[in-house]
Amino acid sequence: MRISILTTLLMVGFFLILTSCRKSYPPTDMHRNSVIPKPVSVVATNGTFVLDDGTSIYVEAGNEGLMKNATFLAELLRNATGIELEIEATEDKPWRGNIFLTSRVSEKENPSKDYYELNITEKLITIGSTGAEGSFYGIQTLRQLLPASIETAGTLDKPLLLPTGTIKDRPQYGYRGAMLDVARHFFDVGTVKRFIDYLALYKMNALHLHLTDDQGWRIEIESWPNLTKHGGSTEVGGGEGGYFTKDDYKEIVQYAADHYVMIVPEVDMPGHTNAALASYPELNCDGKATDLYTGMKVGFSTLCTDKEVVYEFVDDVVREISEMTPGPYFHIGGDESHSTEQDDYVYFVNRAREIVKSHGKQMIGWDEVAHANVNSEDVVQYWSKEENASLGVKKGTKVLVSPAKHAYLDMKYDSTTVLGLTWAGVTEVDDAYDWSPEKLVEGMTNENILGIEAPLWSETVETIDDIEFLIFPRLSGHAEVGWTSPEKRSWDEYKVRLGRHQNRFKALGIDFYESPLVPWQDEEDFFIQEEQEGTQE
Ligand code: TNX
Repeated sequence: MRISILTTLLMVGFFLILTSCRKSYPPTDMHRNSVIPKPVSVVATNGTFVLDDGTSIYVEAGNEGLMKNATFLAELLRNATGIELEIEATEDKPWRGNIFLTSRVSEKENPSKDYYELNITEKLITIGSTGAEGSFYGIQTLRQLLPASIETAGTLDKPLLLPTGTIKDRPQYGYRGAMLDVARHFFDVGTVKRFIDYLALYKMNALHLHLTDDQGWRIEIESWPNLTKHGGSTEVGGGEGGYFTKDDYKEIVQYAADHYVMIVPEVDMPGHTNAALASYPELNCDGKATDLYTGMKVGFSTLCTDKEVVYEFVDDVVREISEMTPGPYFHIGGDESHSTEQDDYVYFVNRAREIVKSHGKQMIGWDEVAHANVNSEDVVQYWSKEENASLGVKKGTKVLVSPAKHAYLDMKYDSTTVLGLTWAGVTEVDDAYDWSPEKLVEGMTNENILGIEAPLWSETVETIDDIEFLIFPRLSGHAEVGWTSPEKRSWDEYKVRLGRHQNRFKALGIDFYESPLVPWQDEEDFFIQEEQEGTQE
């Protein structure tokens, strides 16, 4: 078909009008991003993508995981802008101005399920990943490239600008977790969900719930109902406690899964069991129920390790919780059993381990369990004794790294911090960041390490504000320790990025600790090259 000269002229004219109407934006530099955890590679191309009410999210047709992620992204942006981004399934690359979630990646070398590449051009945002996990992580990176104001519900009156370039990224460790102690003080489902939101923002993927301790039993067990009825009725300080019903627990598991976080349930045994011992007299050697306990001491309680009923109890508990837990792990605690003879302790852990295996789970235990018959199927959580971690490594276990003096979120920041404890020292934000898992224990290399976990014990923690104050900003640092390899990390560079997260913390309503070591900054859009601003208009 021939196109007349007139039509051609009209088309060219139309094109010129269109391009001259398009507003131009200041150039950007993606290298100036403040993404935490720090991505593996960033290549900036110094242009700008404009996200506005014309932007849609296109998803590779038939890919359910990516579709779920598209919904997450659309909700995030709707919350901030009031704009309903449409989600469309597509076979082809979409038109300009849109976002594309795809399983096509340029990386040919066996990209893991966690790998993603985020490519932003002036025309299109593409998040490529072979796994849904990677795509979700790519979305979290995109989220952190957007101004912090997107975290606040409201309407945004200006288009959102994004720097162009390519980020290719993958984590150093497969397990990047935090622990919440819901036993010393009980926290409800809503609070646990908030905690999960924070993990997701920083690409962490495991939430270990410390479900039982001397002061409270927090998970419904149908075959032993008094555990929660009586054992869940108080907490440290004598408050009313509480517990998760099975439906509550399932709701948490589902919410976590929707955010690519696995739940690791812990029932601490044979010590730290006063709440159970107070609820069922037969678990005690003298057959008498103990009193409920609301203080903060540790090491005074033990299950009676030579009674068969104790193993029936353990079997029921592990079975009922495992049935509701899709993840591969069951944590049996095993710490600070100071009232259990060492031989009895080893005997107990060996039997508990068999029970865990019989319900299809892998055992995790605090580092003392290294003294039992553990092997490559088990995980030792290193919190206190280097020799226990070494022993685990010698026996072939994997190690989950949580050194108290760096990773414990319940240590005070300094001597003036009101909340928290000090038994492992005080842990400023730099101490929480400046450590490397593979340098902690003689003979322990990355081959032996499953990942890292930052535990929050709750003896002094009662509210979501308390939680936030102790975890932020240290949690962001642990996320980076778990994700980014040590050669790419330095405190001096990290603290600048962290300082730029203050807007995000504030927009999310997070009550964080304003450490004097961090250069907190108030501005946003750091990737926009200010010196040239205005010259492009
Ligand atoms: C030690 S860490 C404990 C907990 C306490 C915590 C307080 C560990 C395995 N046991 O029982 O809550 O210290 O920081």
